[in-house]
Amino acid sequence: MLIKTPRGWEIPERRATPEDVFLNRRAFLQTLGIAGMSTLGVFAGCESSGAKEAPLIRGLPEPSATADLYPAQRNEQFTLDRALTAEADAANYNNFYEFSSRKELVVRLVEGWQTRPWQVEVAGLVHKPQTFDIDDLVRKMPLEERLYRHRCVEAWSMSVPWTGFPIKALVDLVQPLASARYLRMITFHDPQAAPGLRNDTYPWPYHEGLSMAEATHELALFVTGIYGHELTKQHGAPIRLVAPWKYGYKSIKSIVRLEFVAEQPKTFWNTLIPWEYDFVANVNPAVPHPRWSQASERILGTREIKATLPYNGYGEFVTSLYKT
Ligand SMILES: Nc1nc2c(c(=O)[nH]1)N[C@H]1C(S)=C(S)[C@@H](COP(=O)(O)O)O[C@H]1N2
Ligand SMILES: [Mo]
Repeated sequence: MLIKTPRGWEIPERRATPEDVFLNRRAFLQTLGIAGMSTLGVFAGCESSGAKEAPLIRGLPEPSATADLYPAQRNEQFTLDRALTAEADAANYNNFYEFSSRKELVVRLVEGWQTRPWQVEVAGLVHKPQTFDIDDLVRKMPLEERLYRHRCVEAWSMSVPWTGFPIKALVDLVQPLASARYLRMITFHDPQAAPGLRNDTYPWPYHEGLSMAEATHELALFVTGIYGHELTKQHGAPIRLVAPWKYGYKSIKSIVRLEFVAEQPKTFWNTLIPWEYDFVANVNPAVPHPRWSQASERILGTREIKATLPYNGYGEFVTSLYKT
């Protein structure tokens, strides 16, 4: 019998988001009074690339004490096989469930949220546990720009110039103990500021993890900027992970706490739907999601479909991590 697995981009959004989320979402949005906003045309222009005039980019925080560090020098080692995504396309289509499970709404819902002052606490199995003010930390780190592909597990992708620093630079500064085998990362949790956090069907705060070998790999970045300026709020200001060989859900946004731990930590999506989202989450076109194929991807802001590559095209860098 032939069973057709729908291709990722054929999946209506209702099936590319967790079922329970979709079902709760309507009622939830209604309580916020924003259901149906998108039909009012507020978001007209989303996903339109190739506009002649540079569109206004929403979601930029007030210039911070480290705003002078952008744009940073580009590291030319990382090249793309495709065009960069138009900034407005990336800025208006965001997975950030703390604000909304509707990607088009996030850019508006982050408007009143303050991302300074901001601290990042480093704790657990580490010689130098400490709490950094974000700007003190960023000034100590070697910032550079890298062009990376980003592949969401929902089968859309983008290509973005991130500015950030290798996680390894921070690891070297705080010096984990030999017993530390994983890095656990946690997102802010302020239900006053972020309406999605009031939906308690999720295991908040958002939390993720990497093995120490993954975290200290040269590709793994803590990102503080995008498109040559400070990170916008919808992309996870003031600091987020980017691990481009993994599905996007690993790349946790707006981090407030880092913990060095001995055991593999639980993660947000794996806790919620373990049969769909695993810990490792390396991009793999050969293994379909239980509800759709992962063989190809829709390029954000275009009508293009491309074959998805193993490790999202970063195999030459990362396969050595997974040799047994
Ligand atoms: N805290 C937090 N981090 C998160 C998410 C989220 O909902 N909350 N979504 C993830 C998913 S599924 C993706 S695809 C990327 C999206 O990043 P972008 O909005 O910058 O494109 O963020 C990831 N990091
Ligand atoms: Mo994603």
